Amino acid sequence: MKLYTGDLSPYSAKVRMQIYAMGVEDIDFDLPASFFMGKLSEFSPIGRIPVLETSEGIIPESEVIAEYLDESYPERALLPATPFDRAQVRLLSRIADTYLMNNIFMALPHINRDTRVDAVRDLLMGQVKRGMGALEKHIGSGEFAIGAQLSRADCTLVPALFLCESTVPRFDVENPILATEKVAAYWARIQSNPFAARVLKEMADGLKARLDGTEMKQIQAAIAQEKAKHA
Ligand SMILES: N[C@@H](CCC(=O)N[C@@H](CS)C(=O)NCC(=O)O)C(=O)O
Repeated sequence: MKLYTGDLSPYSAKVRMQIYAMGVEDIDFDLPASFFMGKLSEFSPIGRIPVLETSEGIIPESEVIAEYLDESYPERALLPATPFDRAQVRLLSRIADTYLMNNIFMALPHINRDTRVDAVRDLLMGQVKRGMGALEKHIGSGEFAIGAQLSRADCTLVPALFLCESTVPRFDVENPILATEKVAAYWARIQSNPFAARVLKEMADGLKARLDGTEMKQIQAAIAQEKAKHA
């Protein structure tokens, strides 16, 4: 199988963390130049990463891929034993996907102060704050987000909290983790988990490459190579 994934992409990082934690080793990682050329939708109609390519066809959407991996390797699945605990894991994953990451993504065009529409920034950052408030109520107080084992909730929360901490201040809004107790304590703890540390390093490297221009150079080289193939 092949996972179309990007270092900085939090939805991709979520699936990579799951793959690392499950110990699945037969999935290659790739990011085709078509993604940067706005042509990924020719391969996957949603046009977003991650996408898992299997022998039967493609699977887009991180949460759908996550379920597929758990069902494909049931003995390694990152879900707790009881239906209630499984529901809690799915709930935290949904809060991170929908109320944290999606709103931050929608706000990205408003990072630049010169072109920012304050009302849009305020609306979306208000939703992030509200989502963080819900997460504070639902998250557990132990080593992991839910229960005593690493679960898919941790795989979604680690990239989502990285995004909150690294990106929200760029909107001139305080990092919403700072207003929490349980989430802040969890965030401080989980970063030393080896699977979390691995994806956090990948994301930090991706962010550095974006900010220092290295990523843009790599994208331009990949696009030039792709165009040369079809010349
Ligand atoms: N709901 C999707 C979101 C995926 C997503 O937004 N991916 C971003 C990168 S993290 C992307 O591909 N953006 C490209 C675009 O919006 O065109 C999922 O859970 O996989």
